[in-house]
Amino acid sequence: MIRFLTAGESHGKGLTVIVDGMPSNVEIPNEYINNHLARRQMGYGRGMRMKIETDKAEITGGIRFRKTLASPISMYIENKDWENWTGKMSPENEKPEGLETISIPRPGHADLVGVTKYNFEDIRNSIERSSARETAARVAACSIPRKMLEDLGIFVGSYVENIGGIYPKENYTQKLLDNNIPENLNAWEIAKKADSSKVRVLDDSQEEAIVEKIKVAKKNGDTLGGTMVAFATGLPVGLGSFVHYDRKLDTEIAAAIMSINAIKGVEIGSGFLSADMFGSVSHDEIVKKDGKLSRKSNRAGGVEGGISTGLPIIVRAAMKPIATLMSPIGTVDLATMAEIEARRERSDFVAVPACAVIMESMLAWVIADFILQKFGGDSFEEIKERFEKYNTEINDRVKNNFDV
Ligand code: EPS
Repeated sequence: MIRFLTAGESHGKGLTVIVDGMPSNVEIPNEYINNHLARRQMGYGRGMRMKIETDKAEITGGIRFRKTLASPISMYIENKDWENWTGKMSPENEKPEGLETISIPRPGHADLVGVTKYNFEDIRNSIERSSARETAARVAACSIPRKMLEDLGIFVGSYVENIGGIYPKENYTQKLLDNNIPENLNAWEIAKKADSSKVRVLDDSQEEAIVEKIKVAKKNGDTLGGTMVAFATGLPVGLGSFVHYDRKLDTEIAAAIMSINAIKGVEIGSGFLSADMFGSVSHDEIVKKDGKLSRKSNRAGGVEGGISTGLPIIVRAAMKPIATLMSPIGTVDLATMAEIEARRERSDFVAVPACAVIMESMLAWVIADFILQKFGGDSFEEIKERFEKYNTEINDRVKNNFDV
């Protein structure tokens, strides 16, 4: 129902994004988009680039007086670093004489596969578009339907679970899966707490240990990865379907999260852990709560049979360590075919906190797409009316169908 397309290189002039398929009359304050862009830039362990950039989306089409027009929404994010790269990245000029050609690929980055596939004569051509700079455009794109979700009462948040193998004392993820979230730690509070942490974790002592470990990584010219959890609350029962593989809500969520740079694993609910459990422990008992159907736990992570259960969606993902190392590992120079150390390049040491924000964004995008499939209309008012009617009727409908 909705789609987006991004364009732009990491050190080019800027990033362009077009979002298509939004209904009219969704209120989109520019500050809302920029706030999420700023959240993506945060996190201890990022490199010098983030000191150069202050990402702001300039809306160039599709919104009038802060409301969507149902036309494609176009946005532009300037790369401030462009002024240092104009000669090296010019779209108009010939390649300047004497400009360095990169021939030493970094293991773990898209350098080697990129030049092989696209027949490039310079690894720079691979580096630029495979860079996670592109995720700035994604966050801007996803913030558009994300705002629509919030206006329907659907909220998306995230936290970092671990960096470099340092986990919190209390297992917050398990608490979410057990539906045993402390009163003072509802979804909003979790998200607020994560945002207030330097590395987006929920445990202060864990934060200190992680910062120390990042310092060690930096000192050693090394990098770290980690795991992140994104969640969504306020969903109705019935998004997605079991009728086809590509109609399943969890299929689309997994693919969207897996598409984020450096992600190597995605799981929904108890995920891989459920493979070790008895069925009696793994599944979520159906109970009656305030006269309505509910679940004792949420180990399914809000999806059964490819369909939302109405409980929070819980997605966990693993990010590998950043591939650019200041103390590099071995590679082969493609110009000489000699074995050599990989190229040193300015980069981040850790980008797990930023990645959690990107996860939220992609999760919001997928949920919004399913919301539009089920309740879609031309204007936000139409969608809201359908959404609210469905939510008030659905419980009684199930009960009435089985009335004898
Ligand atoms: C990245 C390398 C670094 C990161 C960049 C992703 O950039 P640079 O090569 O300019 O130092 O900072 O991320 C961003 C620019 C961003 O906005 O997130 C890479 O190689 O993927």
